[in-house]
Amino acid sequence: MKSCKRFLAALIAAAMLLLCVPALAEAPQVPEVPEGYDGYVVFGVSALTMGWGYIMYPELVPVHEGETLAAVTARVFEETGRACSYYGTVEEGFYLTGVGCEYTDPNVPEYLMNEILAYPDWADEQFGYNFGEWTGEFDDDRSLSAGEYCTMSGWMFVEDNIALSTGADATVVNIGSVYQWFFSIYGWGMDYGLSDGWGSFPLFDNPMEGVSRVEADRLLAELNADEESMDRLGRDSELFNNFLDALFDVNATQAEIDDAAQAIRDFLNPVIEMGDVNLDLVVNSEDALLVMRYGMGLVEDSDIALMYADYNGDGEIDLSDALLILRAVM
Ligand SMILES: [Ca+2]
Ligand SMILES: [Ca+2]
Ligand SMILES: [Ca+2]
Repeated sequence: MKSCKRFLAALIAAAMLLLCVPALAEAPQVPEVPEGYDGYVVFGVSALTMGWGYIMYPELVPVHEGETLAAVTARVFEETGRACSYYGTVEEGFYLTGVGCEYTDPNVPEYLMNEILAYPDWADEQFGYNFGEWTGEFDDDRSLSAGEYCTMSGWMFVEDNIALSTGADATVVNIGSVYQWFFSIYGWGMDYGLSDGWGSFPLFDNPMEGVSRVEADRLLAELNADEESMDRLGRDSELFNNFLDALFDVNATQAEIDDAAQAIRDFLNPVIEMGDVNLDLVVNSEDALLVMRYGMGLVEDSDIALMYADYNGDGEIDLSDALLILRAVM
């Protein structure tokens, strides 16, 4: 009975140690999947090629096993109160036509606008017809819709930065994947660097080609779901703003996007040095004192990060560790 109690006490102490050491858990933390769902996907909407960044930041959306992207899309828009229009039904013929959007002033990157403006002449000369042109026309109805600004514009989606051949109603979502709807204004996804234009459009140097925002989208969704990490990072912080700048910049390289994301992960998950038993990211006399007090039995297991306490690595936490820490900092 007694040993059972002791075991229980040790177990509780271990559990408390875990609770008391938040810096050890990988941040941002993915929240538990809500009851009745099977997992998360990341879901977002971008209008990068219009120069408007993301019109819906990537979010963690709980999904059911076997749910289609059409179903998820309709559900997300309904739940978030964002306008959304589509042809067909969620079950059949789903075709997204419009998404709530406050922007109306196009800021299309110059390289892309040059391509769009030159396209009709190029295609007319090549084939005697063309698939569309820039008109700049739109309905001021707080929705970004197919056919606006450019006669070939429309909504498309990517799964983990890959354009699928299935429609959204036939695409069963993969738990953990990143889905991004985007507004294409040229070459049916060619502006996103996703296709070669099937020979119907001239090739051009597209800075978005070969650049994936999947991991950055995931990070942004996780940050949005983890208030504590977001608070630590700060919405006005340079790190966060650099990250958004890279994500929304069509000219950003993969390295620029990845580095900006990694800087945030590094900030949220600092490397804890051996001896830093109070986890304040410096090893100093306070840590030595804490180890000393622990060695004297004056400190509870839950009040010290034990895995950083055995400074000499001999398997014991005692005064010699405290002295070594003290010597190292002096
Ligand atoms: Ca509109
Ligand atoms: Ca410390
Ligand atoms: Ca030791």
